Amino acid sequence: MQKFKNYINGQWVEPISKEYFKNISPANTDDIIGEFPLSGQEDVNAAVAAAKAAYKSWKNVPAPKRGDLMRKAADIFTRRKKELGKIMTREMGKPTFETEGDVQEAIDTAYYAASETRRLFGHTAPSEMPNKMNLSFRVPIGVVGVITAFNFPIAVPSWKILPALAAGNTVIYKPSKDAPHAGVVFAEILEEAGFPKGVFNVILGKGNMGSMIVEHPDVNVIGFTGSTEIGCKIAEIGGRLNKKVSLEMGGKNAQIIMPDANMDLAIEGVLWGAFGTTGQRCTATSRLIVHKDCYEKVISILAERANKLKLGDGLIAGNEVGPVIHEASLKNIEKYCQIAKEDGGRLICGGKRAVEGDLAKGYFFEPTIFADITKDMRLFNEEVFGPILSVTKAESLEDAIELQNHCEYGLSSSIYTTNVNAAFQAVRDIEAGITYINSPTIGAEAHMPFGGVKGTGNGHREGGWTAFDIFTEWKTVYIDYSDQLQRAQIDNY
Ligand code: UN1
Repeated sequence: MQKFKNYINGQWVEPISKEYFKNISPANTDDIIGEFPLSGQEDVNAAVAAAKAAYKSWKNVPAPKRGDLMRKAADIFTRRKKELGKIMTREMGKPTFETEGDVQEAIDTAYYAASETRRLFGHTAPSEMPNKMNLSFRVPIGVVGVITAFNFPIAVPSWKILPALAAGNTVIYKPSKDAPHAGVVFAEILEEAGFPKGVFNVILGKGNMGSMIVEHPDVNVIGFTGSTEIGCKIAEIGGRLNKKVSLEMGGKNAQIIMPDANMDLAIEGVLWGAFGTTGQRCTATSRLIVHKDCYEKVISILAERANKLKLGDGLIAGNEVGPVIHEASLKNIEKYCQIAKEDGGRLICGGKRAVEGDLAKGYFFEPTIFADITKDMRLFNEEVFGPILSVTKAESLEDAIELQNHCEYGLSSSIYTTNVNAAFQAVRDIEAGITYINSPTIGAEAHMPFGGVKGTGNGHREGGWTAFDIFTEWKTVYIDYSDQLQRAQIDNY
């Protein structure tokens, strides 16, 4: 069986403990992918020390030169796209057309980050005083700890790692325990691209290893994607230790359908939003809010279409929906089906594990839809992270927007309508970091700000130029060429 290693200071090394954990494929639990390091405090210390040492010279490499390496990495991601897609599908389940899209998002991010290295613009402003110049520019911060989830094993870490490196920071990356192989390939690619030793480090593990990174005194910034529960703990620790923390947490994203919408498009959109990635996206459509004038019609078409989705091993072409990540996730989805029934939801399709034929070998759950879910029910409010959609009736556009906002999270949102006034009203009134008009809640592009309001985040935005706000600080410089002491606020007034 293949034994994987950590990547620390440009070397592939065993964990100090020599202990490993096995990772299996969620589509076939007999398929053991390999053994991965169970890293501990000493491994974390070694990786942080390497990153701290490398920072001294990396921060002074001209940014466009850092960009050259970033472009090489993009080329290698492109070359390995199909192979990496298969690796990711095998370990986390979503079909290869999706995992290849995941890699594409990293390619886009790498080229974008490379271009930003020639455009890390600062500001100049006139001074209050004569013969004086004021300017300000971005500077890197130090060592960045990156902790991510299994569902986008390449794209989501790339949103953090690549801008952080482009800006001149060094990085320690802990991939999800459920998608460690993709993390290894990430390191292989940056190694081949020629990033100097210590600039990028990957340590694999599970349990409290993430908190060792967060608590380490030499880690200055934390970029986290995962559950709200863990994210809030990281924020607490970050507050205590005065670290910069960027959090990307839960979502309970809604799509609204108005009666004037292109109905086929709206149904196609919700199926992709709700069941793409088996519903395991922070941007997944987990709530559908339908205007009363088209409510029953939408429900009947939706159930028929959801029943036709082809479940199966994502490595086999033609399959549309893969397994969920593990047994605990299956049990959680079963629990929410039970809760939805008890609360008075109307099951219109799915509702149980899929066990026909080869599906019995993996963690498959039927695409599930509950209608008649009202805003006080748990399924309306709680993130499940699986293929389960609730449908709620709205009386009007205003009611639909209010229902959409009745949520502790605020990541993504969508409205299907052909009425331009309704669309702009929704853009103005929906409380979410992202609003789509006539497309589903999923599908963010690498060069635009990504993140959410309310319980989804803590004010940062990944993606695009805004990612650089996370991974840089501002240096302000005053240059006085008057050859005399000019006392600000005193001599000039
Ligand atoms: C996530 O689910 O953590 O917009 C990220 C999307 C993808 C990214 C999802 N491009 O759905």
